[in-house]
Amino acid sequence: MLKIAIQKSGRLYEQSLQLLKECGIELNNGNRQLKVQAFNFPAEAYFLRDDDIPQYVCDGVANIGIVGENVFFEKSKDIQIVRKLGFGRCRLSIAVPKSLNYSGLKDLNGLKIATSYTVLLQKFLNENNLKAEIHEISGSVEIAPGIGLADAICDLVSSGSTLFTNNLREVEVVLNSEAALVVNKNLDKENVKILDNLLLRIDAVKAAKNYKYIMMNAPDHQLKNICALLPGMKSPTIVPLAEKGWNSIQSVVNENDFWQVIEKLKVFEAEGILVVPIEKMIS
Ligand code: PRT
Ligand code: ZN
Repeated sequence: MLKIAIQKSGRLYEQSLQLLKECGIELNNGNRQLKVQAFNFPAEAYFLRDDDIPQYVCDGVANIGIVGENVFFEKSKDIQIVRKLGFGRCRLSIAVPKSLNYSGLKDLNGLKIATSYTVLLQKFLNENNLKAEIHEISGSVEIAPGIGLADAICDLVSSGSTLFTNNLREVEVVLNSEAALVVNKNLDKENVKILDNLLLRIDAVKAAKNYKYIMMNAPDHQLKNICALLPGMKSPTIVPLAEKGWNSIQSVVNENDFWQVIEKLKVFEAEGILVVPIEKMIS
């Protein structure tokens, strides 16, 4: 039985459950219990505060967990990240009052910086040979300069609107972060197998999000060009149409290259191009 630690409420809760759901693992946590067993996969979920997840995974109370990289690095427990999950994106940044004249890193020297991320901030200061005073606070870091508690802050930023409404300006990025799957280093054989199965599913879900299935008709003399453009998972499927000299081509295309590929397909005389989302993609 694989024990999975998930944030019990907060920014990672919904998307962690959604990811597991897309992996075919249903957890009905309607009553917000501490522990819920999946009914169609050998796993149970523990719902915990995100800050506690690295410790629980390290101690083996949970075997794996979903937590922000910011928390993983701040807690620096002896556990490992096996997958980045692509949600919960944010950055840990240093911000100063808009009125402060900031021209570069050296201006951080001598400042008092409020943060909940003392480990990561200290590491950043050391790496840049800076000397600043770290003032640890656990919540509402953004109000610290306004009430005279600190000169600057180091906190998580996503849209930037919290900084904006508090008259702060982001000046340095300490860490870019997203949700990650963390794993205890001493899993038993049975759990290694279950984890491998889970990773296969996660990879299939992630790959599917990055690719689209594409179908089109094209004349014989353009097949070579189109096959070179659309290598697919192995090679494209080509089926002759009833009309002589024409073919139906099916392949997959990466979301990032999508519009460039479409433009070229038009040049290569492709017609009736259909693009559909992929639900799972297993290589
Ligand atoms: O109760 P528990 O301890 O479990 O939750 P928590 O309150 O500590 O964490 P929570 O739910 O706020 O965040 C969980 C994780 O989500 C974090 O550890 C990050 O990995 C990730 N994440 C992504 C964020 C943000 N984006 C984010 N914007 N965590 C916090 N914020 C906060 C930030 O601290 C600041 O107060 O949102 C505000 C800034 O947001 P913007 O959009 O105004 O820039
Ligand atoms: Zn927390």
